[in-house]
Amino acid sequence: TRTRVVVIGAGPAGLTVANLLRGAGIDCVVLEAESREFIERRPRAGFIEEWAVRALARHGLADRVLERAETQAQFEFRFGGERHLIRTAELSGSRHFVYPQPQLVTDLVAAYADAAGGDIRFGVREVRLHDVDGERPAVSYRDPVTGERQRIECELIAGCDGARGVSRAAIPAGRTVLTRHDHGVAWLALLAAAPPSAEGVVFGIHESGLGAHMARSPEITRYYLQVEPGERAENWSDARIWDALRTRLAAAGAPPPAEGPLVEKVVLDMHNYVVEPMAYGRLYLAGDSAHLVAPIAAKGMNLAINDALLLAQALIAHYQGDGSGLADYSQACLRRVWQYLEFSQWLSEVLHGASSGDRFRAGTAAARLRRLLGSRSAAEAFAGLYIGEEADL
Ligand code: FAS
Repeated sequence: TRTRVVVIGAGPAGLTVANLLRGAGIDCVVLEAESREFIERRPRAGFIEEWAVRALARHGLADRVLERAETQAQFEFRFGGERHLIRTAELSGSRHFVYPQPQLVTDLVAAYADAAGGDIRFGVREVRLHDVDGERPAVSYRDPVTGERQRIECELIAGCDGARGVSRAAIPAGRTVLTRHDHGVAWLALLAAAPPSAEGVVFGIHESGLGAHMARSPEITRYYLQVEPGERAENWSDARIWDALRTRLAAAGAPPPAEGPLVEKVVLDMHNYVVEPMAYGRLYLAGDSAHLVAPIAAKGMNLAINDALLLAQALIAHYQGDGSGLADYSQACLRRVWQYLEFSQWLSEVLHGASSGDRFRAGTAAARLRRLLGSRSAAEAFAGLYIGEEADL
């Protein structure tokens, strides 16, 4: 078969690109390795920044978010047994929308496949990219039912297949630079079937390590516990987990974490990478396929949406005869990627300095907190990046 654009991957990036292309009448096919049921359930990100919700809403893709999502106007630091509220909405004028990624994926698949009758193929196997820098680009895959190899001739390819996809590998060595940064910590990511025990997000900064609480719904709460890099989830019994959360989130006047069954325990290595440029020949990367931002500042999904909005805009302009968007695409994405990486690194130092065992890092982390809590202008600058409004510099 033939189409204009093949989108590889049906995550937030790929589905946003596909919906905007469909809306502009540009023919595309989405190829997804997993089943629809699987991607609509996979627990991942939890916050969408207000600028991203407004952008999706402009394309009619945010009805359910706007109808259902709670918004968060503040969060809490806890350290030295004290609670410190940061009123992000008042400081930045914007809010976080609490909306689990699987729900956004469900909305975006429904908009593309059901409402707009878009072509999306689930469960594809062994996806391969062909002639990416030539005259006859194509993407082939093995059909999950017949086992036959199917080939789709196209003009452009959107590589939206995440951190373990195949698109990035289709770029010949030496054509891109991969930059990695490791925060030197790991987080034990937990989902508890328990009600939240605080308003929204709490970062508990403690010399034994960070403990974080993120209200997700009346029944589910996300917790994170800083652990040693390479730590294994099975070394953390439920009792040990709740004990560490109680210690690290303790503060005067704050109730202890409400306990409940732990339905997810996974160790996330807090590392980042960026691929530059995010384009090669007819292939354009968007989202985690081009950059991985450790979930310290809840930026990964928001960056994926930003890339996808820029790529769709550039592709639509291209088909209207203006190729400048595609030419500038990578640079335009990387501005926000580097701002969010810098912010994540800054926040990581604030959260992990006290437990680093390094007096310089502990001292500078404490100084950042004092500045943040003591200066209105420092708090406004922080809130602008935390909520993502000031990130295209
Ligand atoms: P995705 O990985 O979401 O989507 C890629 C899609 O491509 C997947 O559906 C995959 O099945 C498919 N695919 C892969 N290989 C393929 C192939 N060869 N052929 C066809 N399809 C293929 N971000 C935040 O902002 N906040 C958080 O709290 C947060 N928590 C996270 C927790 C975990 C455990 C993980 C793993 C990630 C978390 N992230 C978080 C980051 C995450 O949300 C990503 O940033 C986001 O999913 C990026 O979206 P996409 O780029 O669309 O990639």
